[in-house]
Amino acid sequence: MGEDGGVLGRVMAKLVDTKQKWAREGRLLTGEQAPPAQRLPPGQREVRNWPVLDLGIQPEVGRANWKLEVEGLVENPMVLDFDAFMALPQVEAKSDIHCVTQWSRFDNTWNGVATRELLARAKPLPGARFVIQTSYDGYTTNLPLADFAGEDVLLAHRWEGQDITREHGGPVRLVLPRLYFWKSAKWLTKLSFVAEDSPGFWEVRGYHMRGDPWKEERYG
Ligand SMILES: Nc1nc2c(c(=O)[nH]1)N[C@H]1C(S)=C(S)[C@@H](COP(=O)(O)O)O[C@H]1N2
Ligand SMILES: [Mo]
Repeated sequence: MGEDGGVLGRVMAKLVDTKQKWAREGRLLTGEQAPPAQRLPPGQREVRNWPVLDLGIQPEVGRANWKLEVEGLVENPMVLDFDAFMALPQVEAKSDIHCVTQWSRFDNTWNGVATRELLARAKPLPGARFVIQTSYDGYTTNLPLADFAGEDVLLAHRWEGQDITREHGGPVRLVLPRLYFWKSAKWLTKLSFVAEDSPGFWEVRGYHMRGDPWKEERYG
């Protein structure tokens, strides 16, 4: 082996390292770094428009009335109004949308608050393992805390430089690019941190508890 083995070993270690880093960043899976064919999860097709999906109700929630409650297994439960929400550190992030009804929309630019910022303030207790989102239209959807805490997950109030419209869930919706879009609640008003997973509106009706588009976790 000698020197060659050593060099090869170092090269291999570097390769593995890079791949692990890519995996962590979701590279080659999502986002603008990947070529289009690799950005489209199985069974999806790209659309250029932005379809609207809801339960037939689009609640009118003005910024003046909007509130976000953070409750359950957290050290610091809180209720944020829109001003308090906007006072949190803001970020811009570009990501892809994958809807379980088989459309994907690339390169959506969002502005909002990273869920990590909220988590840093609310401080989930050790027992918290899932997050239940509740919306003004009565919609609910559940998430593993680990998915909610992803670095690309936002509580978003702008899309492509414009305030998110009522039909798309304004004033504030979740954006969680790595799961199907039904996991991103529109008109968000409550985040409940819980120990046990509990199915939301669509999950009760047969949708998957996690909903990873890359694994086609659509149903069941
Ligand atoms: N509050 C609420 N959030 C929701 C829904 C809903 O009906 N109510 N539908 C979900 C589904 S199934 C999808 S695909 C996306 C649609 O978001 P869009 O209408 O902005 O495309 O929102 C998700 N979040
Ligand atoms: Mo959906």
